[in-house]
Amino acid sequence: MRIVLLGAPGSGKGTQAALLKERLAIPHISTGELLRAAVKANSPLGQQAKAVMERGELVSDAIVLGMLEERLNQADAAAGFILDGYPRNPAQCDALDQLLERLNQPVDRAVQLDVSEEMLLQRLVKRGADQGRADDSPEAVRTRLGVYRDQTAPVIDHFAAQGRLTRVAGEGTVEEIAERIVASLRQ
Ligand code: B4P
Repeated sequence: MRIVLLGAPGSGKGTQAALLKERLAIPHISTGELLRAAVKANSPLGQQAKAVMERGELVSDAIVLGMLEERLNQADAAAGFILDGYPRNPAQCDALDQLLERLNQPVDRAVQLDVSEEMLLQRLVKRGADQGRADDSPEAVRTRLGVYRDQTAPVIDHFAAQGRLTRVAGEGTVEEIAERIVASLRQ
């Protein structure tokens, strides 16, 4: 199964994908994690991405697409995948459609995690305090939520228009939300 997880920063995409990959036995592919690994490795790509991420803005479409294509070409992705953090704007939507068409692996389902803005802020501020992630500073979080509203929200309409969108309430315990997602995928 090929799943795209959609939702605002802090909506729990990464948290849920970590559970779903065990239940569905398919890899979790997070563009945020791929980028953080590149930053940590201090690769040329990571050096370009670091400051952009710390400001809470989107890294260039070309960089993220190249990284994603490389990951999707790895053998484990042939059985399906949970894509988390991509696509994040309309151009990335078109790029994903083209890439998956080329690989003959269209998306089966897009799952949108619905979480109130108040809860998103609470979670991200808490993570910032607990883990010290640079893009969880109050200023970067404000930027990220603005970027989501302006650039990422239209992505939801794209999957809805294709009849592939499922919305899931993203508030509650992690386990409750995972159950809702699995139930929605069975429908
Ligand atoms: P991401 O890594 O995608 O970061 P995120 O949106 O914060 O993650 P997520 O929604 O997965 O939240 P999580 O589960 O961790 O992106 C980071 C940056 O990378 C972007 O700002 C951008 O610069 C760059 N980037 C990534 N993809 C890109 C792309 N396609 N194009 C361009 N740039 C890109 O949950 C958040 C917190 O909530 C955690 O602390 C978690 O413990 C907590 N939580 C989760 N579920 C909970 C629950 N049910 N109850 C209570 N707390 C919960």
